[in-house]
Amino acid sequence: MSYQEARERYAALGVDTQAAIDVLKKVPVSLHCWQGDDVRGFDTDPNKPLTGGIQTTGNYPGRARNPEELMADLDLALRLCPGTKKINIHASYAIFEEGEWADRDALEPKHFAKWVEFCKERGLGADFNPTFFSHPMCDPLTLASPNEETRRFWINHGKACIRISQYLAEELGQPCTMNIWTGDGLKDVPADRMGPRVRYKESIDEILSEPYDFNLVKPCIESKVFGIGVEAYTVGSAEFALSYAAMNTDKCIPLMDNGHYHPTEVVSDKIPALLAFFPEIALHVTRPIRWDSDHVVLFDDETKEIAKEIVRCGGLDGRVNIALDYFDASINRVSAWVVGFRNVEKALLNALLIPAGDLKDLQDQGRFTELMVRQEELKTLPFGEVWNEYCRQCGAPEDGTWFETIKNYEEEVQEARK
Ligand code: RNT
Ligand code: ZN
Repeated sequence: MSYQEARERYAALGVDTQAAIDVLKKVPVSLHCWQGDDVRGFDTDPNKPLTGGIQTTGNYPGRARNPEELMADLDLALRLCPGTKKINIHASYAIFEEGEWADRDALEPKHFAKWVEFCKERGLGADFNPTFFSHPMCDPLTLASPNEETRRFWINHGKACIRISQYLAEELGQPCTMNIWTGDGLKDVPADRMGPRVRYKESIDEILSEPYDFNLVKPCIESKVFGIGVEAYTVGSAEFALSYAAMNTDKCIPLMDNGHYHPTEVVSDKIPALLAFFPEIALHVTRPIRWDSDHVVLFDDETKEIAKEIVRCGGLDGRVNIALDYFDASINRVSAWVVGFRNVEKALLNALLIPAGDLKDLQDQGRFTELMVRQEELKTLPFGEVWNEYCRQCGAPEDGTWFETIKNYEEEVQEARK
């Protein structure tokens, strides 16, 4: 089947494939830098353990070991992905001059100047994250610590990150989503569940007292259900994070990571619930297998469902900030980036090709038999042809044509990293 024929099949259902392609071309999706080096960063010993309840598993050869390698890998990933991209940077990816170093509480915009240069040269926006993990000042708590010196250090880190986010947004002329996530929690049954939460709340209050333009910097609070080693209690639980965002709509927005809920809960269902109240929300798109395992995003049912909700709730008009968040060290890391990013784009295109108005009418008219038939029949439409057309129009490779590039890069560049 040709694209022309596919287009006619969709047109028969009242769907304009070119209009869908045109909308998707402009939707920013944020690619996380941390898939390239297993969340190690550049500001501390790269061989220290990853803390905060998260874990990368696998030891596939060829991970990026410095800014040059990470940027080269990112470049290849970006080239193989269609659409509008942002880069999502963690504070631990600060780039210092020779002989220079600053601890997390003393990070400055200049430590991200090389990232700004990288983004400017490629016309990318940037998002940012304070790094409240994998650092000697985790005791192991950070913003919720009972130790005032620890808590102060991490508050200062958060404030530094607000200033860096403002800098990134101003330099790149695009809003910067700044996500606050800590792995603060306890392995076993707490004696005090409220104290750490009150301290966490006060810490975020202090961080957000740092001046910033809320049109440019979008601080987010990311919730979580549990992490490895912190199974019994998470300070930044769903209720905590959502309540914080709900009480501070002039300062921050909620962030949902679809790896951070109980297994029968789905973020797709939570998107319209939040959009009924919040003008703007943010997402970390990932793939949990039984737990927050951060597997590469696939073109699977829940990813499609998340995209459908983003599209039909008007999320593409700037109300939903979309970012990827996973880290797989068991396969080629550049390929992991590309597969996940392309799948988010695929899911969004798939959602844009649904005759949403007609289906909604069927639901509102109580015609559920027909609704089921129509929804099921959409699944066998020639979506792949429209996807490949989208890739062509974006100057990105079609399915079936890019893996050789990864293989060659692995052989020529990544295998030499020993
Ligand atoms: C961890 C959170 C958090 C991190 C990144 C690296 O469970 O999802 O978003 O993955 O900040
Ligand atoms: Zn996340």
